[in-house]
Amino acid sequence: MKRSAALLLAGAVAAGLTAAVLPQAIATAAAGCRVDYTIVSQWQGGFQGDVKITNLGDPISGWSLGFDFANAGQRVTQGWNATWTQSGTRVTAASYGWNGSLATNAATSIGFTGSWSGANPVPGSFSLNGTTCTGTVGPTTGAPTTRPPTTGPTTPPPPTGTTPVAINGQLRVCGVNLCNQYNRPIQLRGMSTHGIQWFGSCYNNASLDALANDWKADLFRVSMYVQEQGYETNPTAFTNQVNNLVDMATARGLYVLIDFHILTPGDPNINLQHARTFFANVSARHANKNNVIYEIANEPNGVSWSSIKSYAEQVIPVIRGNDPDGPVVVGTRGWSSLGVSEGGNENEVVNNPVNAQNVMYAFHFYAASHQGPYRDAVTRAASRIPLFVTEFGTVDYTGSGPFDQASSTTWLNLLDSLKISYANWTFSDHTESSAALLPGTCNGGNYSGNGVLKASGQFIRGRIMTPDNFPTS
Ligand code: IDC
Repeated sequence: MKRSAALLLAGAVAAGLTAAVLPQAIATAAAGCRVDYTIVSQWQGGFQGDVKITNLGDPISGWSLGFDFANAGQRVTQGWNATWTQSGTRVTAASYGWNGSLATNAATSIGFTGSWSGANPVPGSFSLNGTTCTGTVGPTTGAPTTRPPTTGPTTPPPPTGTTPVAINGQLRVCGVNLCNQYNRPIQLRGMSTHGIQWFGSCYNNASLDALANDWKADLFRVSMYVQEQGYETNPTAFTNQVNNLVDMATARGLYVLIDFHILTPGDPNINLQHARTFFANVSARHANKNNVIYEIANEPNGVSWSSIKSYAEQVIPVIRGNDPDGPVVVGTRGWSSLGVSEGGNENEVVNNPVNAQNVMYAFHFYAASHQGPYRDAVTRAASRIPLFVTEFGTVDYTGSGPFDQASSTTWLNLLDSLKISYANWTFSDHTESSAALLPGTCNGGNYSGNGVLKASGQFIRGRIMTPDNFPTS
C-alpha cells in the first residue's frame, strides 16, 4: 500500500475504531499463544504489518489480540481479517465470526497498514484473550524502506550437554507455561534451602553435587530471609552468600531461584528499598547467566493484591535494567496462596496482572494443611496465569507434623499434569519433619542416597529423580 492511500483511509477508519465491539463469544481464555509479527514493508510515514496468531492452548471460539506500539505516534489506519481498535499505544484486534474458532495449535493471519512517526514501529506485550503470548517481531529497524517479509525464527541447535540448563537454556514465560529455548513448556523440580542465615553449612560442594547428580534435581532455591537475622542485619554479607550459591548451582547446570524471603512483616513494601538494592546487585552480577529466576517476595500476607502488584512493578524494572530476560516470580496474597488463605481467590490476579512481561505467580502449599479448595484454585488458575510453586511442604504449615504422603502425592500429580515447576521446603538437616536430611547430616560429607534422608526426603527424592524428558525440538 502506498503512503497516500494509507492516509486517505486513516480518517474513515478512525470513526470505525471508536464504534468497534468485541466478538460475542470469547468462550475461553487461551492457555498459551504465539504471535509472529512481520513488517512486510515500511516507507516514510507508513508501514504494513502482518500478524500470525497461533493458539497453543485449549480450543477457543473467539479471540481478542492485544499489543502495544512503542509510542502513540504509531497508528493502525486500515486493518483486515479482524476488527481493529486502538487506544493510546494499545491496539486490539478482535476476531470475526468466520475466523474466531482456533483449535489447539491452529493459526490465523491478520494484517493492517499503519502510520508512524518518531520511532520505528516496534510492537510488544502481545496477549490473546488476556494471556501473554510468545513470538517474534521482525524486521523493525533501519531507514524507512521497503523490506521483504521475514522468515520464521531460527531454531536453536540440539543441546550438547546433559544438565537441565544445558538442555533447556534461557527460559521464558510462554502463555501460562515456562518454556525452554525450543519454545516448549517444561517443568522444573527441585529443592529449597532453609534460611541461609541458619543452615548455610548445608550448602557446599558435596551437597550441591548430591542434589544435581544423586537427586537429579533441576532447580535450587536460595532462601534469603530479610528479617529473622537475615539480609537486613548485613546486606553485603548476605548478597555475597547468595551470589556464591548461585555460582555453585550454575557450575552444576541447575536453575536457581533467588528467593527474597519476606515473611514477617507481610507487606513487601516495607522491605522495598532493601529489595531494590538487593535485586540491583544480584541481577547485575548474574545478568549474563541463563539459569537465574528472580523470586521477589516469598509470602506476602495481611496486604492487598494491589499493594503487592505495586511493589512488583517497582522491583521488576530494577531487575530488567540489568537482566532483561530473566523470568520473575511474584508472591501472591495470603502467604502465596493466590489469596485463598485470606478468603480470596485467583481472580484478583487474573483480572489485575502485574504490568510486566516474563512474569509468573507464586503458589505455596503445605500438603497436610492445604487441600481441596487450594487444589481447586490452582486447577482454575493454571489455565489463566503462569504459576510456579516456589515452595511447598509435605507436612503442615508450621513445617512440622506428620509427613502426609497421600496429600503430597495428589498435589505433585496435579503439578506434574499441569507442568507447574516446584521447589520443596527444605534441603536441610533441621529437626522438623519438612527438612529432607536427617539431623546432623550437614556436619558430615555425605548427602547422597536414602540413608541420610527422613521420610519426606526419601519421598521427594524419589519424585524428583524420575526422568525429565525435556523436549528439544
Ligand atoms: C519456617 C521454618 C522454621 C523456621 C520458621 C521461621 O520451617 O524452621 O523457624 O520458618 O520463620 C512458610 C515460610 C517458611 C516457613 C515454612 C514453615 O515461607 O519460611 O519456614 N512456611 O512454617 N510458609 C508456609 C510455611
